Amino acid sequence: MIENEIDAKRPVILAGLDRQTEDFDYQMEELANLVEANQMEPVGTVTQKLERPNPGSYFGKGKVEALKEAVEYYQADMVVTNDELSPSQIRNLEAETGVSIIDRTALILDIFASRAKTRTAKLQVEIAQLQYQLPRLRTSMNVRLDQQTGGNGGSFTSRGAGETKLEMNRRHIEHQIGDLRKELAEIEADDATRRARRDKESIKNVALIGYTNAGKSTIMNALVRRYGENQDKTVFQADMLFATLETSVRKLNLPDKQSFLLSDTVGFVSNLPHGLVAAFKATLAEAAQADLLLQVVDYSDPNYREMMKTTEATLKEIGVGDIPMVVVYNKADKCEDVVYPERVGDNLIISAQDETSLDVLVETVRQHIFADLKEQTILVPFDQGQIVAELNEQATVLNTEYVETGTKMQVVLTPVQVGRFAAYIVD
Ligand SMILES: Nc1nc2c(ncn2[C@@H]2O[C@H](COP(=O)(O)OP(=O)(O)OP(=O)(O)O)[C@@H](O)[C@H]2O)c(=O)[nH]1
Ligand SMILES: [Mg+2]
Repeated sequence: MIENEIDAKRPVILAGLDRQTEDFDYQMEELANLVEANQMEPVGTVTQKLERPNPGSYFGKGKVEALKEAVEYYQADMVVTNDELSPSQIRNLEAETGVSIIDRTALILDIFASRAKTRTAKLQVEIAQLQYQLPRLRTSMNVRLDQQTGGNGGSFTSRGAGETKLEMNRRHIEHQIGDLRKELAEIEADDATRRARRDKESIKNVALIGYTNAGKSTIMNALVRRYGENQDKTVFQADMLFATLETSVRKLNLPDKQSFLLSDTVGFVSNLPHGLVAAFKATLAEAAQADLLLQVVDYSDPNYREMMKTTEATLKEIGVGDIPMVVVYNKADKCEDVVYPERVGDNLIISAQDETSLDVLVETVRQHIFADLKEQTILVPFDQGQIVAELNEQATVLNTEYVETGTKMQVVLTPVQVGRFAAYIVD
């Protein structure tokens, strides 16, 4: 019995303004998924066809009444709105319905907070949460957010008594944000140093990006198991929204000795809160500086086109511009009548669970990032064995023979390597 009670998910009503845009149904479906991702259960939906939210109560008067009835009928104890709410809208809706009201932004922040594991992710989420709180501080609240799931629901609330307390809270939060930003900046400086060092080594960087739950981490892991410098260094993958909150970078060594770095990044969702996008900008720096983007798409999801639009809009928001991109239509095994692996122009239809698909994926990546490779003949005098060792280590050596004047090698070099070994090139 007790177990049942613990397992029971909080019943939640979804509320949304239907502005008659074509993606409204998708938005509401996504909201339901987000609610489920936060261990709650959507039990009903109330929508209103309205161009603009009512400034005082989000919905119009009659609809607020309908919302109240839905709450009672379904015995819901929370309402989640699809749009961001002002403090007074929250206050009024709570007074009318008698239950907690949270908006989409608060919900996403809450999910991120419960998923964040590393220091960086925690800092980023905490900053975004505090920023969300700041304009919403109130002197009195009848919200019982401490009853929310996840144990961190109280984080976007604040109880004060009177103006002075409010001002104190505000200053306290501003201080907190400052401190957290400082700590984050120190970590980011380290990351930037590491990236700069890698750039000098001229190793190519490929980033997996895309909508949450598309299969980015699954692809990363499949490739790490095959080619990873350390094959045990897999990342967390799971059937849930926002499984990944951290960028992970792995070095992959292909059998012909060409290497590249693959990064797995945080997934996107539509209307990702601005504060969160800003906070995660640094995490996404790997994507912003990649030589090639692999946009992973869940091809089996009926909403995949909207998800691609969301991804492209988010990339724009984080300032990822002119990077070549291959769209990887993944999960083809879940689609009916779809042949895979298949190339469609520059893009691919694959399944991350299929070995042949992974071959095609790697070949495509190789063609993109190693397009500027050149085959060269090199002659290294016998007294410079370290050059031979270096070539064996870093380049694709097609053939080696020993001639009178030294070691003669047929190698495939990057433009940078052509510069470095110029003295030995005999073509
Ligand atoms: N059937 C099938 N399932 C897949 C495929 N690729 C991934 N999955 C499953 O989809 C779910 C999500 O995969 P992840 O790799 O964690 O997705 P992600 O894109 O990293 O998601 P976030 O980290 O949340 O952004 C997991 O349950 C995977 O096992 C595929 O090609 N076919
Ligand atoms: Mg992931």
